[in-house]
Amino acid sequence: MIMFVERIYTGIIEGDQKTVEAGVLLALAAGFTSTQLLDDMLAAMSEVRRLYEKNVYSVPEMMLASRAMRAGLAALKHKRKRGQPGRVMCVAVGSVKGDLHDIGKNLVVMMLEGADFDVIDLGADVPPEKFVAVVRDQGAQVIAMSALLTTTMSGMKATVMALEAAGLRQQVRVIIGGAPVNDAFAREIGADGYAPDASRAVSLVRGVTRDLGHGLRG
Ligand code: B1M
Repeated sequence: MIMFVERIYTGIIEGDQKTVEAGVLLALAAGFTSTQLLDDMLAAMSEVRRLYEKNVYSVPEMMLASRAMRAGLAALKHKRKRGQPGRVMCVAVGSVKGDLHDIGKNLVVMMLEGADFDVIDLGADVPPEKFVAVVRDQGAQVIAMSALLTTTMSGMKATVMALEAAGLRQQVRVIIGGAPVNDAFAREIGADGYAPDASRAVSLVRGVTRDLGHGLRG
């Protein structure tokens, strides 16, 4: 039984999508819960991050690991969808205007998808108008913004202001993340919260949307 979990863990570290996907399906069939498997996948991504910080891994290895994790999350999501009716909380995620860094943002997308949220991935270099449009036209209930550059952090404040100007601020929760931002910055720009990593982005979304209505899941 433990073998399946080890397979997922090493599959992510080695960037082997097929092994991870098969490992998730076998582990679910063997009775492991989604939460156990998500924890395992997160532990593997932490190890990847450690290897990256020690210069053992470089960006290509990190991207392969991210892809393998995405495959695992897709397998998990596919299984979890069955027999779970109900409206899904919609979260729109994007890296702010001028910011092309999307690896951390992609991890946030993967974790939210794995936790069964309906995720709209707006990509990178997303201007405030596009965040506004996804709330107005697609009914996103949460905006999650990522910034990796000190020069692009201001795009987060610009987005909060654009939502206010469009009269939409009250109906959407705004959360932020990325290396140069923190809790204090979130408060300063009028966001609803800050998450230091992708797994805590999931708990933050759950926390800030608690009052948004019953029957929503994610
Ligand atoms: Co750039 N880059 N980069 N870069 N890059 C940094 C960020 C930098 C710190 C490197 C350095 O100088 N030491 C520096 C920023 C300095 C600063 O502003 N203080 C920098 C710079 C300067 C630049 C350029 C300006 C370089 C140049 O052209 N002169 C340029 C800017 C391009 C642009 O965006 N307009 C640039 C370009 C690039 C590449 C294209 C080569 C590439 C990006 C590839 C890509 O993303 N597709 C790149 C990379 C890879 C990096 C580093 C090396 C790694 C970033 C990364 O992916 N980390 C980075 C140095 C570093 O961080 N050590 C660097 C791994 C990722 C998993 O972590 O994104 O932090 P991170 O995400 C974390 C958390 O922050 C959090 O969750 C994730 C983990 O779970 N999180 C969220 C992130 N977003 C969240 C959103 C949430 C919640 C949590 O929503 C609620």
